[in-house]
Amino acid sequence: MAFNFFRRPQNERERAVADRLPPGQYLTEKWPVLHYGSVPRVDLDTWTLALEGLVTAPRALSHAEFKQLPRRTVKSDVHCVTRWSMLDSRWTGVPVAEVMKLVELKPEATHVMVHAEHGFTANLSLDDFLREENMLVDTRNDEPIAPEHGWPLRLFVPHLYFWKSAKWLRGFEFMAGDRPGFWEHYGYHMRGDPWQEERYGWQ
Ligand SMILES: Nc1nc2c(c(=O)[nH]1)N[C@H]1C(S)=C(S)[C@@H](COP(=O)(O)O)O[C@H]1N2
Ligand SMILES: [Mo]
Repeated sequence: MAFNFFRRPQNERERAVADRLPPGQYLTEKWPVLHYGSVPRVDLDTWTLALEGLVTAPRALSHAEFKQLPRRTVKSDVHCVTRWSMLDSRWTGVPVAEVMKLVELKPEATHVMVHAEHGFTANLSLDDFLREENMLVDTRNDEPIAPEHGWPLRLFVPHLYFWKSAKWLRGFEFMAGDRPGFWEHYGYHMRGDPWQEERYGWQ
């Protein structure tokens, strides 16, 4: 059932939902699939997660090494710039903070470029990247995420529009200063806060 944002909330459930929908968003119960290009075929034996750029010692984690890291589950809403929002999924994975314990940032680092399969990228400030609730997720509602949703691993940055949550994650490149990623290059906002409706760069 689609929640009509423009109709006055009729009952308690609808009022509660309305409070959690950022401006211009509608509720979806099903999880849409949205990306540029094709779903990559991923081989876990050769897969690595790179931590590189402005770090004192770059690293590349194997999938087995990644699976050893401490995990956690967070219940959270996600908001897509194409106007759907999905509330209250349970997302499970490794907190960004745990991955960051494996490298030491150089003092010049201010931003991160997120790298995914097929050259997809998304940029984030370190303030946005290092938030407590951010994770590298492989599980939603206790089920492994499907290939079309980013298996084996996707980033999860729920306070920004969902395009920042790159599917088929392959690494982080720490940078001095900001640079547009894939969608940002095509006109999406450099930050993408749904509560400020930061949809496009020219706003
Ligand atoms: N690698 C990659 N990740 C991506 C994208 C993409 O094109 N490539 N699109 C983003 C966009 S625009 C959205 S809305 C979400 C959609 O995630 P979903 O298909 O799991 O709903 O993935 C994001 N992550
Ligand atoms: Mo999107």
